Amino acid sequence: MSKRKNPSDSTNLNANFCDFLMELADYEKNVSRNIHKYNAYRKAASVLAAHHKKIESGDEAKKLNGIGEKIAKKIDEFIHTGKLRKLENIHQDTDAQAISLLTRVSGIGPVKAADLVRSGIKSIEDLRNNQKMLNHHQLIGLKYFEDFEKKIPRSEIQQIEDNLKNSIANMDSNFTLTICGSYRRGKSESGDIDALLTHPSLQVSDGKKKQSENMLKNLVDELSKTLVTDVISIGDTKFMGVCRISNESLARRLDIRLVPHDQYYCAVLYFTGSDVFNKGMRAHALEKGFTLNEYSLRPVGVTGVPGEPVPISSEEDIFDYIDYPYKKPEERNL
Ligand code: 8DG
Ligand code: CA
Ligand code: CA
Repeated sequence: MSKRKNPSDSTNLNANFCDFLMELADYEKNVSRNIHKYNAYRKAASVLAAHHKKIESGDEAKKLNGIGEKIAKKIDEFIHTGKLRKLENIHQDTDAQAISLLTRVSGIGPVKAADLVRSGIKSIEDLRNNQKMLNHHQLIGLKYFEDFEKKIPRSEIQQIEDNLKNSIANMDSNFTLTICGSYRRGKSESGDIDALLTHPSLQVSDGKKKQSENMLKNLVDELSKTLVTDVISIGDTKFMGVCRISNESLARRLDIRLVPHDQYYCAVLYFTGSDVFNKGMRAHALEKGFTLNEYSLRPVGVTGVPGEPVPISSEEDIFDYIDYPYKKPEERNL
């Protein structure tokens, strides 16, 4: 996955608060490994980012859904002092800083980063001098560290999309490809490229999964002649790798998932995100007696056991089933 980004943008009146909340969120994820706090900070940042007015006090913030006592206090501290002691302390902690830095390398997660720091490896230069400690994915992450840190302009993703669609159509005109993620949500730049691919011959309900066996590998072989420069990993359903539109352009992270036709729209919805939007929608689905994930939407019976997936032929269908007002992808930037 690409590293999580800040939900602050030009229309965000509470961008200052969002910035420190997202920094705290990253600290909880990468250094403390406290996923609950990570989620709580991100939820708070997302609620503040969507709020129509600039927050003037912790008490005012606390009225918003997702902001409790502790975060309200931090907002007050920030309003009164212009900074946060907790963040100041984190900035002073060189090991915490090193862990955060190393997790920016694609393939290095919080556990590996902590391992490396314990072994005295604390910088990108240290990594370059100790490549034996890295696996294939991490080596690619290191090789393209500077490129992967840079956002991908929308126009470049459009070119990559055209290129992918042409290659795919040349192989089989029945493929459908959708680039999801922040690109589909209309963002002007993205961290990586999340492509979903399906084919009518792939249906879970028919047990025809076998047909996918070489589909993705053949496609990646074809793409490797032009667009794809490195393979991080490839299986029957998921490719992770690197692409480059021309010799002059930067290397970009590209993921392609091959999804059965009858699960396509749940996958498109899930991989369009944002993940905060997904969480809200899944919670709503549960209230309506459904369980929603990247594969399917299933009714949950009184015993709590999910039933058979309901048939779905568009994203709108999913919203309809759970009685959730339809949101266009551009409206899902929570
Ligand atoms: P970006 O790449 O521009 O930074 O943003 P993004 O496209 O929204 O984020 P992403 O990390 O590439 O994830 C793509 C979508 O996958 C995301 O919008 C929603 C979905 N998703 C979740 N949870 C998670 C998760 O934990 N990891 C990843 N990689 N994706 C997730 O709902
Ligand atoms: Ca991604
Ligand atoms: Ca993405």
